[in-house]
Amino acid sequence: MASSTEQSAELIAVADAHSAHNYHPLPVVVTAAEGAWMTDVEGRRYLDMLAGYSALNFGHGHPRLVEAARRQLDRLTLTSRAFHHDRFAAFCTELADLCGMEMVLPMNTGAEAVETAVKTARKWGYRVKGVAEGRARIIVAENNFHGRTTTIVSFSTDPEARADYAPYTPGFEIVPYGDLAALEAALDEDPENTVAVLLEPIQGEAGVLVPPPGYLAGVRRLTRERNVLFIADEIQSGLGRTGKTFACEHEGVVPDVYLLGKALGGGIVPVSAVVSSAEVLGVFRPGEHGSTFGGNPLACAVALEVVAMLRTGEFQERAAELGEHLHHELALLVGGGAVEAVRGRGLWAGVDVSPSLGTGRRISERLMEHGVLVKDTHGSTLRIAPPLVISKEDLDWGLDRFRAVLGA
Ligand code: IF1
Repeated sequence: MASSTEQSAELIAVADAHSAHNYHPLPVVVTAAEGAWMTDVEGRRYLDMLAGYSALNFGHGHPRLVEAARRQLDRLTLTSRAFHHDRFAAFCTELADLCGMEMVLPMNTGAEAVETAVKTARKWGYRVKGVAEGRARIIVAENNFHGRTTTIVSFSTDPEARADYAPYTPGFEIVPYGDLAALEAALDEDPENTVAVLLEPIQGEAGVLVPPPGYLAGVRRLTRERNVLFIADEIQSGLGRTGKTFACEHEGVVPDVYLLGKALGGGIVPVSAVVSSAEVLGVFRPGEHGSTFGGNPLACAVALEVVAMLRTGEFQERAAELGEHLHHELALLVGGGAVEAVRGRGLWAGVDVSPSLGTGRRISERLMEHGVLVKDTHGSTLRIAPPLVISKEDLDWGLDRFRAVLGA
């Protein structure tokens, strides 16, 4: 029996030998978690400041979500969509109502919701807007991240995400993020055939980039004026992360289509959805789209509990209040030599660390040694997104370790 210290190394070595290396995880092997804390196989505890890239907004093992899943596990977990099941109607009406919309098309992963949105926009273009066959055009932003399918990486500007996946799916135009003039010019190149603008209200992978004030409202105006769908990818920014139910709310903007995922599944099951009006989602006829697990009873049961929890507003308030504290404390680090910039909103921040301190990966490893788990992105930006259930004491404990590692 390997000693406990070697257990992590042994498990990592076996995983390394028998799985594709499409990730380079930090050298920690988690075996249990509760709330904002994770425990590794050696019994060491870590404060989770990544929260599954916002899939764990409600923390690990939230009792309301585990109970909802457990009740459903004992009743019914899957029917396929060949039949109805008794959680589906409530899931669709409650989620549509939370979004102020009329209809839901349920899927599983975020990428599937994005792919479904691309198909929805194109079909709406041909059947409602009257776009010429095969000419549907969708505008996206530079430095976008919407998932990893072949079509989605076709409109990525990240060489790492799209290299060696050609031939790419056509029909996408790329404009600079945050630039309304560039968007207006792109829209006016072919307004008749443009069916949608697809944007993250805050760009996550790009480093938690908040657009200039007025940008989202401008996108809303420009798209409405041209009968073009505004599709907001709130898969990471939504469901409380920024201090409101949706990031678009910070600008008083309601898109034509919400894309939701990650936290919608409560950190328990993959649940995603396209949420919109009957005019838009009404374009589908039976057999034109689908998914084996989309809208399954277990997913619906958990997502219904997520919607009920979000209705209280308490998670949004926590993210707003603790987020203000987080950003205040992080801002104090800027200019001290270690931290070059901080961006974000609510309990979500991108911290640009000075390359002189080492790569983002190296800083993440040092934070791990101090008991804090975060993830670097592109070079030396750290992404901070703790569960919204984190206590102020634990957040301050984590910030102390940030100061220790970044200050040192
Ligand atoms: C990875 C980060 C990356 C997303 C937005 C759709 C999806 C995502 C705005 C697709 C997924 C995940 C994917 C994961 C790491 C994480 C991520 F930005 F959150 F940090 F990659 F950019 N729209 N984001 O953020 O959802 O299909 O993954 O359920 O691929 O490494 P998915």
